[in-house]
Amino acid sequence: MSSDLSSAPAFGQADLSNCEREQIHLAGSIQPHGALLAIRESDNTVVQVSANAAEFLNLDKFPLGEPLDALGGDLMERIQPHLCEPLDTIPVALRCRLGNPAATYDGLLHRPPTGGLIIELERAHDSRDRSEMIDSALRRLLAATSLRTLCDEAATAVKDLIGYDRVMVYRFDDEGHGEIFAEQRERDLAPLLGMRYPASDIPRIARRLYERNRIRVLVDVEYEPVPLRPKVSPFAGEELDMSLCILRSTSPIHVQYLKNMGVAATLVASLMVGGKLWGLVACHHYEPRFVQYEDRAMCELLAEFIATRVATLESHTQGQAEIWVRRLEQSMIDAIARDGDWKAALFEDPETLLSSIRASGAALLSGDGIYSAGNVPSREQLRGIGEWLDLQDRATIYVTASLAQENPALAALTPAASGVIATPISETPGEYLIGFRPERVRTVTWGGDPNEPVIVTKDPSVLSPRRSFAQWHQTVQGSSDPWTPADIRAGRLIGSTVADVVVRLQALRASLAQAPPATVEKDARDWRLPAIVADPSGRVLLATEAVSALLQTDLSHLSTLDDLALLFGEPEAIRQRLRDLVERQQYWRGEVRHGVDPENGKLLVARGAAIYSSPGSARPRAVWGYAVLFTERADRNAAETALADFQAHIDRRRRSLSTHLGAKPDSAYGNMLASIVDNADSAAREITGSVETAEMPLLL
Ligand code: BLA
Repeated sequence: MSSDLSSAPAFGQADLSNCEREQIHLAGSIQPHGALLAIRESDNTVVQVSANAAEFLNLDKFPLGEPLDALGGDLMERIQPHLCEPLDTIPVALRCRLGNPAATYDGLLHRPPTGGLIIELERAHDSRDRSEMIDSALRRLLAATSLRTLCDEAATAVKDLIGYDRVMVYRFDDEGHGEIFAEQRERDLAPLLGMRYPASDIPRIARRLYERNRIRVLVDVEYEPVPLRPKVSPFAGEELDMSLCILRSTSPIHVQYLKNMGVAATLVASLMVGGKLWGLVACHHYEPRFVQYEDRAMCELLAEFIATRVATLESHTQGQAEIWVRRLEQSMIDAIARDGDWKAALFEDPETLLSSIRASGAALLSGDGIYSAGNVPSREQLRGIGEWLDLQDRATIYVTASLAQENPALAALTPAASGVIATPISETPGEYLIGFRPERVRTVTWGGDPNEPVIVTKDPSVLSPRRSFAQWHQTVQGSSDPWTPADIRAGRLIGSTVADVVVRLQALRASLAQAPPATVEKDARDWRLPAIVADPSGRVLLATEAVSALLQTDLSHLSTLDDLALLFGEPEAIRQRLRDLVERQQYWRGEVRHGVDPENGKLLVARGAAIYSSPGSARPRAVWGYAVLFTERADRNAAETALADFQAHIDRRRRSLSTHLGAKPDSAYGNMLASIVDNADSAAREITGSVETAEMPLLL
């Protein structure tokens, strides 16, 4: 597919070469079930308007060029209180009366980046009270302990709420392909559950838009778009940026796609997890269907709630892996203190080791031998993989589901080891911890041929999405089940634990134990390891340059390990752990925040361990001293990001809704929203809770 990168096609002008970049936010037209007004704020004049405005709003004349308060009704009065707000993320909802005779409208107010104030108006409808239904849906969503049940419940809840013929939870994989992961449909419809659709069905530009605009409605695929007058926005001399407009016309390519599918109307809400578009709740109706603002707002909130639950479940899995890895760390450390054999300790509980990354085999390649568990290639083949890994980018983790595709020379390993996840455990070539997965030949059912996403009609400039959505079976060979982000996180965690703790700590111990404390200082100060070394009484012997750089502090005056605690948040707790280290040789592994500001300080993992003199020394196995190592903790829990995003979003949404509800604060509808928000808040707290649970074993 050749394309000129400089020319993004205008809305509706996309062809086969550039449909990925169609400017869908510059639609220049709206769907006819509403009207749009663009206002110049300096004098409250209507400067751009949808061509249907006079008729739709019962106005005496076309409002272009008119002052807003000349339109009759109370619109000006209703928007006035919001003009001091930025209005640039979530449109504010309001209810107003307009026209002659006056009618009631639901309005949405926002400021697009191109300037001006946009008001979109739809006919108002009163919502039915469905608080009981919402409450029971929320209870079921909260009770779901697997992603599958959660998504099934989600589809049911949305279908109960807005009643489309088909409600699907559409989930994206790492490559952007999608799968219908859950579905509720009217009985006479053929199921789409389990069907996959290629990434090209939803262009990247659209996905980015859906991260900001969390709900879209297409009322009738047969609609006649209503143009904006004038076409070009008078503010910037550009087309109006309609990213946040609910009335925005849908891309004609997508409309054709839906027609080809036989669908008449859609509502789609974004599922944002950890700041990324994780999936969609996609609803199809086979007749035109309009959903009023309040119900859309509830759907959007419900989608937000579902996404938080997804994050909670995912972080729970991560939490479990973290707890296990920390136990593993402790047992490796104990093994080092006991007989030095941390490698055996790593493989002491092979089932948990394998299940933490969902692998069928694992191997440790190190200078002094190969250790393994489960189903792994031969020793010779393992060394071959090690050599191949040495040639790859030295990233913290190497992952493939198809080793043969990456390196045809290793094709013989396909049956047992198509999938490989590997982390270097030291800087020495050939030293890796590797997990394996067998080949899984499987049939993927696509909803249409993924190789032919578009059809070129007789006129080659006319593009049509494919017509056939008939099942298309693909046999996938030569690859394992893909490694999920959770598998990769667990793999990285185990790898870094082995590398940071065992190998580095072991190396540090080995080199220190050779020399009497007094001679250590000058050799070790410029080590690359961020470490602080103390003598048996806790007096600091040295702090390496690397630790000063990491903590951005001059540590030359640090005299005892006790003083170290003052550099971090919650110094009392840290001081206690350091005392336990010095008085009882108790290993310490904990997360610390560097700096006085506990919210924003740098998050580090600290590890403190006793060092024993070497077996051959004058006083074998006596305490030589202590070492405290620091490493940066880059990927805090993904759930924390989700939580922060969620709270920010809920906050803005709450504000937007409260203005709309202003006229009827005690309505059942208001209670219903409050119930969603409360439940969502507790779900959010649960996320942080699960992080704390993961830390528990350390604090005990
Ligand atoms: C948008 N395509 C979409 C959307 C979905 C799909 C869900 C988002 C619609 C929204 O949020 O409102 C695809 N819809 C599906 C799939 C199912 C479904 C897979 O119901 C399965 C049941 N589409 C194509 C091709 C192009 C294309 C080949 O198939 C062009 C290269 C374009 N799809 C396209 C565009 C949009 C889109 C431009 C954006 C529509 C818009 O928001 O205006």
